[in-house]
Amino acid sequence: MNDKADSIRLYSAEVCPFAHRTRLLLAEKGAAYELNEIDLKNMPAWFRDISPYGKVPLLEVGDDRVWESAVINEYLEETLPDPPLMPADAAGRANARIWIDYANNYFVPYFYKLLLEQDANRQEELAVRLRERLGHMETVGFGAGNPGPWWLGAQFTLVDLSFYPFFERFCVLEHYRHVSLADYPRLFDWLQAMGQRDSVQAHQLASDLYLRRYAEYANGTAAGKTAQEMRDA
Ligand SMILES: N[C@@H](CCC(=O)N[C@@H](CS)C(=O)NCC(=O)O)C(=O)O
Repeated sequence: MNDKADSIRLYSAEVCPFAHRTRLLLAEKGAAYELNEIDLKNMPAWFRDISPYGKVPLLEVGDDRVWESAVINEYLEETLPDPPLMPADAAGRANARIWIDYANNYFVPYFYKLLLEQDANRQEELAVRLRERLGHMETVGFGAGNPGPWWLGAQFTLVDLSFYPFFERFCVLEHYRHVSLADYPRLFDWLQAMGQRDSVQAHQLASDLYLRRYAEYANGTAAGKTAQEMRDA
């Protein structure tokens, strides 16, 4: 067990893919923590007071308060180094950060934009863009240089944790926007390998729950902060 484990407090929401990243990381580290579920549709005023962006995940460890899932996960990687989830060498860590940046800035916004879009022509344009990005992930991420099974090869890393929650939710894009992962066999294999991990199995939610919870994104009525920001992204 890790030294700081007892004082870790995570504010999370079951459906949130960003918070999912951190719950998976804490499971991979074997860290005990206090989980506080926040109702995103009825966010308590006290939570808005402590969350600078008004979003989950938010992490508290002793006097430290950290937000933004990618930053939280790097913070936890530094404070709970065992087992290591980043490459040992600087170039490897740079590569990991490039993929985490790709997830956050090239992939995730298109996941949301396509889901939120109501105009059929624009949906088609966004689907083309999303498929380009999936193609990049398939051919560069899982190209000839990567023997797998993980995003960076033999080592399971924060990169796997950054992407996975959005692929667990990919059923939403398949159902509402008819984008399939069938054209991306190596990504599909990676997803199958992820599904074997204890951490993933312990936190997995059923597809029909995601379809219900993302219905307001798909029909354009989602009014939360994240939906607004992703529309504008
Ligand atoms: N970039 C942030 C995104 C976090 C985020 O968007 N969280 C959503 C839930 S999935 C949230 O709390 N949204 C508040 C709202 O929609 O009002 C991160 O990586 O942590």
